[in-house]
Amino acid sequence: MPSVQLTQTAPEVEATTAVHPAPAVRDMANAIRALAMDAVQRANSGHPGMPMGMADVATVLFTEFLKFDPSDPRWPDRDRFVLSAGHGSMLLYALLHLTGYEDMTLAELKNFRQLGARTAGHPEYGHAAGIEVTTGPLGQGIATAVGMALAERLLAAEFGNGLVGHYTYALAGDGCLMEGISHEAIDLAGHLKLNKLIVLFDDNAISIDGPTSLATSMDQPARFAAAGWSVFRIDGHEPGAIYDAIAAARNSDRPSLIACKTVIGYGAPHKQGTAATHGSPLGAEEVAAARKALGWCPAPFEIPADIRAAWREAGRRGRRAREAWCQRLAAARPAQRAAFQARVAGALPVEAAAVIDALKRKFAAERPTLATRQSSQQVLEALLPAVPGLIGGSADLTGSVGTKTKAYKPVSAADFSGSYIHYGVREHGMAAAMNGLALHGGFIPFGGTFLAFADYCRPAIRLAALMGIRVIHVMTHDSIGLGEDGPTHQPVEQLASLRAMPNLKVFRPCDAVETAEAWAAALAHDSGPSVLCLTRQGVPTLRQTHVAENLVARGGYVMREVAGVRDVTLLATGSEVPLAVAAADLLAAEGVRAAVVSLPCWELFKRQPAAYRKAVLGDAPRVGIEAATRNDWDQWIGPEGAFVGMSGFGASGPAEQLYEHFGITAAAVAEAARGVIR
Ligand SMILES: Cc1ncc(C[n+]2csc(CCOP(=O)(O)OP(=O)(O)O)c2C)c(N)n1
Repeated sequence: MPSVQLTQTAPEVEATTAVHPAPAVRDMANAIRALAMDAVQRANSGHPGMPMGMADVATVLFTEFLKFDPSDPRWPDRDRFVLSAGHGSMLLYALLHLTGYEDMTLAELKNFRQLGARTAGHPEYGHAAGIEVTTGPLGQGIATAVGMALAERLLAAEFGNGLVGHYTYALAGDGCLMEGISHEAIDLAGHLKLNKLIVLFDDNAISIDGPTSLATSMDQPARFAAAGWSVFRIDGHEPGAIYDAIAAARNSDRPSLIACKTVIGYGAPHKQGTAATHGSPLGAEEVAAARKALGWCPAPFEIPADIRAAWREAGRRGRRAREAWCQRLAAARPAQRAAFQARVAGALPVEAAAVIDALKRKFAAERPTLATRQSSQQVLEALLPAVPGLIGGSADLTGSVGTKTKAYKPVSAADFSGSYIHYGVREHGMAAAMNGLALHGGFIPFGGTFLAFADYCRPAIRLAALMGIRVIHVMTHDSIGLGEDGPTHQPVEQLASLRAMPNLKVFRPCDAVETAEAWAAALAHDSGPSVLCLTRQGVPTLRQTHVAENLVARGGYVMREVAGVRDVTLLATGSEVPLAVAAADLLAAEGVRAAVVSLPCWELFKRQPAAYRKAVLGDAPRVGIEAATRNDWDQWIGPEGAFVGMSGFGASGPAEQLYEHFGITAAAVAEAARGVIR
């Protein structure tokens, strides 16, 4: 019987001649087990079961296959390792420590889960070198890994295999695979034949509540096979089988799942194989018993010199590969080298600013009445040639959201030279894949869907915000203004809920000029995600005089000032700014001086100096106007202010009738203004 069983549906892939790893695998794996037990015990909190169960798999991967160099953790052509089952963070921390990542000291392991330590409860991107992505919300890691693997294929198609040729490994548990996002992710990866993606499934059949049989009957390997993956089933404690499976997976022409049958908490004699090891310290007695059972004598946090040396040696394995890669980069044509370096650095080409400026001039001069989703498409038409790292896509709403331009070519399994991804009807998977593209480096991903479906993307957007990575969501049909599709598709609370998320920039531009400025501001925001909320319906160009400054980057500004002292200030965003302007005209006819303020990005406005904000908001009473729920509007309009907007769900009907029906009209705004004027 071969040590690796291919399922019947899996393609025959040739395994490399098995050079089985040194017999020390079990000892090296026990070092991981011991560190995991000890750190969780010391913190009196954490998850020892997964690291103990997957220690053998991780040891074979890190000592035999993973291409990495702790002396240069960000080396662009390193393999990516994604710990999708983020609760098992001690597995990753132990590996980083043992292989010689400088910042993952023993002191950090001893400080596991303590405030300020690099060793957070779940791996956090940026806390320590070698953590490729923040994980913990189950399923996000595997879906992000799909984006990373896609990035590798795209960049390889552009710059060649000499500069780009690495694998993405994701370690996922039952929980990750039960999550719905895993379906979207594996379907996309299988369709695109991302053959350098390898998922190591911790097939221990245990989750928090107990055996997974309580909640699932899924044949996971069969599911992956149905999505077009190569599938292997192995004993996850058998080093030879692990080695053979990974070697075979690397030669597959499609993504691979290796289902590793493991025992959760392997080595803890009374608790292994049970949910008791999942998320609690084993207890001093059981730790002692596990040490005995594993034949592991050293004191807590102590690693015998020979085992430490073997791990360090594993950490040095990648150095030669990196040096060879550096030589290839040095030997590349100067233009190619510079282009590659600029791309992985994420630098925005200087030309982008000129492109935006020219568009602003054009829009101000031509004054089109355009839906902002269409203005956005025009911005993209112009930006794409100037910003080669832009990679677009949509969750099956390409024609509606304007994310595809003439120059874009779709990406397919047969051709990765394109720059547009048909993500399919998979908003959540798209948002996570976009995170992976951004984290991998070389790309500024943007993807489109309707704003009402932001909720389908939210967990991935939240992680992007937490990690501080640049991804741009184009979310159109941003209010009842979308009309006949009705309340299922009309966002009302999404603006408020997105604005509640830290480090997310929510833009709601009011016309073509503001849309160009919003794109510029989103591209410049390289430490977090942005959402561009765009209209389905046409809006007039209000910004008719060109100014070089990006006013949207201020977050809010005076769109129209009054002569003399203001009687009232009308504050609005997006498609409601024209209503504010119309209301100001109505009021002017009565001798009421109403200023109009556009507030396209609250997060940026909040960052302006207090004096600027005060000058924009003014001292006069205020009215806020937005075809959405009121929520945090009070911070701008104050306790005496009025709000014209939505207080419940929308309805199905033509847009103009809906605005009338819900009382969001210039007349209603003027009436509200009269009510607040002292
Ligand atoms: C989205 C999400 N839901 C719930 C949780 C809480 N949670 C953490 S681990 C876990 C069970 C995971 O089971 P499994 O992947 O089998 O891990 P193992 O028990 O093998 O360590 C749950 C429900 C979470 N982290 N993320």
